[in-house]
Amino acid sequence: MNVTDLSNKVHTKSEQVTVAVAHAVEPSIFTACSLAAEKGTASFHFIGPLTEMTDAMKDAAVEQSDRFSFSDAADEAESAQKAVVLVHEGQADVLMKGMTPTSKLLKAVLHKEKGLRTGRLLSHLAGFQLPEQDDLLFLTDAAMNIAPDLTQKQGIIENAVEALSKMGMELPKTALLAAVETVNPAMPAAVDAAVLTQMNRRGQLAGCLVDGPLALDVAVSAKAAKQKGLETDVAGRADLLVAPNIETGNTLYKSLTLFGGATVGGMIVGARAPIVLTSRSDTAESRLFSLLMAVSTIQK
Ligand code: COD
Repeated sequence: MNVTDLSNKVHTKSEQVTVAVAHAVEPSIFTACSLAAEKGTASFHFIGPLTEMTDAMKDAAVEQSDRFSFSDAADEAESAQKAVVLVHEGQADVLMKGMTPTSKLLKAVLHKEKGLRTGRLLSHLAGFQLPEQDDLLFLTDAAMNIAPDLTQKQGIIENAVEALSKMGMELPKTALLAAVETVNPAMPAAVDAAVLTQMNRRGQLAGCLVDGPLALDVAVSAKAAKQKGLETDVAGRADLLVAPNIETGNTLYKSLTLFGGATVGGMIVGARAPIVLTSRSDTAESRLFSLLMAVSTIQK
């Protein structure tokens, strides 16, 4: 699956999608949303201090559009709360992080009465478009769950698999990252990976092909997998990488963008609605990719 597939899926839908953008005070947000609005991806409701949003839109040289509307909010926390409430009340279909810090947005999302909880675990899914690679590579969880236990890892994989299926990818080849391929009892990540692999074989973790523990090279390089004698359905050709903790996930995410030249998209899955979770330093291209990921998971 590549970005063109995602774009085709999103743009052949006839439904009108509205995105609530929390704290839209940065020009690249308007650049991305304006491009998306022109393509018909979605309409946008921007929440934040009105004068700062107007200035950001001017700096991006973006014109007012009939696909744009605005609500005033005093600060990051109020922007996050108001955007979450719009989605909670069904006035918007997707929540998008603007310049609110991730933890402030997630706290509003997790609010017991006015948030976007479903009773399920919420988790982060990132997509990477790497230079000279047609297919997208996905990674979970680089940004929400800090030190997931075995049950939470199962939830994280189920969330990612469900989102990928909605994007059009069936049976993602899912690699559980560790430092080794043998099950070393002294390495909890390797032990969890072995258990999750067995759960997949027994049908307790469905919709994907799971293998682990796998070191990163064996997960994504056919040459490394062959050299280490690991010939499985997943080794060397993973679609989805599962990190054992947020530090591994976040460092890999940043390595792929900083050293690997990847364009990244990010979203939170498992909530009542998809949540576009970009970094505050993300480019307009990256924000557009995240939007495509999120909108493509909406099934009305
Ligand atoms: N899914 C569903 N419910 C959750 C989740 C989750 N992943 N996490 C917490 N909850 C629920 C809990 O069950 C509880 O009812 C309530 O939310 C509060 O739980 P706490 O006290 O553990 O959570 P918070 O509010 O202190 O923190 C939740 C965060 C998501 C903010 C926290 O886990 C966090 O800071 N994660 C890392 C975010 C981050 O800094 N990322 C960095 C890279 S962008």
